[in-house]
Amino acid sequence: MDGIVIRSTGSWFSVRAEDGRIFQCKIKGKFRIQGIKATNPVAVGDHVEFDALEKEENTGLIYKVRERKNHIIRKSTKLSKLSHIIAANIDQAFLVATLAMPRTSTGFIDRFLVTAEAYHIPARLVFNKTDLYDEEQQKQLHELLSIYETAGYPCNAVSARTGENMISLKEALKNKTSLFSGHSGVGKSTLLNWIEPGLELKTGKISSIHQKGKHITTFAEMHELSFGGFVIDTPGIKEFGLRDFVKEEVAERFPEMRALMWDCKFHNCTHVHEPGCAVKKAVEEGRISITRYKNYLAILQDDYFDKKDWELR
Ligand SMILES: Nc1nc2c(ncn2[C@@H]2O[C@H](COP(=O)(O)OP(=O)(O)O)[C@@H](O)[C@H]2O)c(=O)[nH]1
Ligand SMILES: [Mg+2]
Ligand SMILES: [Zn+2]
Repeated sequence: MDGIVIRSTGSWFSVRAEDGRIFQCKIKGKFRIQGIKATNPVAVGDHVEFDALEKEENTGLIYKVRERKNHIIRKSTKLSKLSHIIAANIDQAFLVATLAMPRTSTGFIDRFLVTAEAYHIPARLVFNKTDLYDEEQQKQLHELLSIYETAGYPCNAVSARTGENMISLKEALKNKTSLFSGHSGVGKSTLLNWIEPGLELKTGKISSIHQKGKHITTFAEMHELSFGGFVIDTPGIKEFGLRDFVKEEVAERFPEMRALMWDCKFHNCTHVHEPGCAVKKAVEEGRISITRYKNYLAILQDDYFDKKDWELR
């Protein structure tokens, strides 16, 4: 039978068969896939082939994982040669952000977008909790929408509380496999419950002392949408955090810089201090957002490039 892995707890995998039935499966023997050294050979989102077991209802054995369109990984911290595959076959990645409790910084947003570019996964932004925004935050929201839409990232400004603009978000999810990321407390689960009430996901109360919110979801999990499509809820942004690129490639992960690269005087321009830099000129003339450019510089300076944990190509 054919199916999609929707949940994994290590040794057991919940597989959704094509007819909608859910099977609890184990892996048949040991197999390695595509030469990836992973702590888990099968991940959420994987398309698998399995045999249903006769002796027990709705159980099975996975014997094959289909070739992946893409997959996102995290380096296993203890065994740095191994990666943990978080999810596979993702059509688009959403970052849920908010300007109110807990506020998402643009530095964080841009790191997410750079990572999505590195994985070649189309990214979208959702600004949630618009019902809480004061006049200043409303103004900031419009600036951010302009910045990110100009850079080429579709945005939705929504309120999971009042339902504002939620229909267009729902439309964007239809018939796709979407990854949901974002800080704990930004409203991922509340958004998904609005979109698919049957999910009944737990939502967290943010204590006033710890405004960052607390972790409730711990495993990546795939939810089926009744109107077509799947959503993968990830425990947190760290799960989307592998930086599999080298310093020289960071500018390529900013689409608006990528477009200008060939106009710089030096072919190996880092767009920091070089004369005749088309990117800096565009920043000065307001064609590239100064915020995005500053975040680019910050990423270049980030110490994660020196961390051995992150195995860089
Ligand atoms: N005012 C307001 N609160 C929201 C909104 N969306 C979520 N929340 C609240 O924010 C808190 C965290 O939401 P939750 O969905 O658990 O966040 P998650 O950690 O990203 O899944 C909960 O108390 C929600 O009720 C919204 O649009 N407006
Ligand atoms: Mg949640
Ligand atoms: Zn340049």
